[in-house]
Amino acid sequence: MTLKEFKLQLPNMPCRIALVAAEFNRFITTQLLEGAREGLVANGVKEQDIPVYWVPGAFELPLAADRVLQAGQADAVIAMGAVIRGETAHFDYVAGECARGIAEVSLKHGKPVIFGVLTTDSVEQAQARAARNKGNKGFDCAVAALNMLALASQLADQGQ
Ligand code: INI
Repeated sequence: MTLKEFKLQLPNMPCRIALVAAEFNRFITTQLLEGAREGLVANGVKEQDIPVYWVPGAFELPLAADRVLQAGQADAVIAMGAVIRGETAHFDYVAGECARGIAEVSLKHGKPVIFGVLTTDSVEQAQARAARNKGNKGFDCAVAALNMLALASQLADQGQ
């Protein structure tokens, strides 16, 4: 089945998708959050099924995603942050641990935890990937989350 066919299934799939966003570089992450919300709503997810949680920085995203899934609050999580190399001496630690933690939480729960964390060299690059009209990483993450849920549902139907 192609990605396009997955997308066609989306409006019929009831699901709850949590948005977890970092306060750090909030001028970027609010735009990612809005992009993700837009992508979900455009594909049939109801506003009340999109809970939002804030954490201090990208480093805290994995723990929050873990807690949200542990509490049964969502079928999937979209974790969003912006780690900008020019702004931090410990870029590699924050970005690396965040990515590692998100992958770990996703596998631990067997649920999609989508990596919506921008890791850029400059503020300008981050802004370009958080633009409201085009190329918004949050919007792309919404589509990725829904495609992963559609895939899980297809595999479950096949008894896998
Ligand atoms: N957190 C970010 O989300 N982005 C950054 O660029 C960043 N910088 O520059 O350091 C950042 N640091 C905070 C970090 O994520 C934690 O919140 C903090 O270290 C407390 O654990």
